[in-house]
Amino acid sequence: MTADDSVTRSDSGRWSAEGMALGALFVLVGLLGVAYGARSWFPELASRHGAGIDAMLNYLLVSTGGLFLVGHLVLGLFIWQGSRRQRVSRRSATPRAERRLSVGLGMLMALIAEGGVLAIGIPVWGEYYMSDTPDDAVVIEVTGTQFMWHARYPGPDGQFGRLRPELIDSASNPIGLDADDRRAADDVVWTGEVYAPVDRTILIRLRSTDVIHSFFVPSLRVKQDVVPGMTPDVQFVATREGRFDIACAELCGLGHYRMQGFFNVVTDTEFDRWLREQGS
Ligand SMILES: [Cu+2]
Repeated sequence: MTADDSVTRSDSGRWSAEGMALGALFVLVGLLGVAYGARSWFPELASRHGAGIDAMLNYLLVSTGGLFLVGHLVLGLFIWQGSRRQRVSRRSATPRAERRLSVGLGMLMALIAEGGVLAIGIPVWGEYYMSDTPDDAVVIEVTGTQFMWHARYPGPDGQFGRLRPELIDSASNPIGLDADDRRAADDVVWTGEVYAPVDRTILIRLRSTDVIHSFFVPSLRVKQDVVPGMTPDVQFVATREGRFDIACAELCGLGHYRMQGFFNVVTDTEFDRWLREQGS
């Protein structure tokens, strides 16, 4: 059998072994690609709202993966059908029908992928940014500086002391705490580590003293840009004790790669003890 024979056989309208094998290979690669992407690659979840974020990302992966597969199957079918013709002698659709189909299918795909993301994501957004703060919430101010995270707790008076940028000294006063303010006397400032209790609402108020940073704790599914001059709040409940990485997810300078910290989730008792020890 020569190469010409297989071409002739294709022209006769029957599926060639090569064509079927190639088609099966494409489908297999697509399916394996989606299965590989769908495996669990997130760090183990440690927050309540994080389940919603995982569901949203999984939905996005499965829906766009499915659309990707369907698109390629249809494309393969059209190519296969076209290849069986001796020559293309006419358009299959009018330009108007082509336009309608393109726009319609594009909108349908966006609706499937983005609609689902919005349906799953908006309640998570609400819990994260807009829910009421319970009275027993722990409020922690986290300040990003090049290239370190600093956590501040208000101390027994429950009030944060005044900050003055002109007092910032990277070694002795990294966030510019004003010692003349009596509310500042009991504030606890801790560099590189955040301590917070498990199963209690944690409100993180973010600040930056220099450039844009992004507070990122992958295990807690928390990520928020920190822009100088703004103090965005994020609120969440940690559901598991542990020591989790804090990263900076915004390229913030030459030392960006080493802007690492740790977010320690501990029991209520341990947290109170730790805070008392820092204050004494
Ligand atoms: Cu940074």
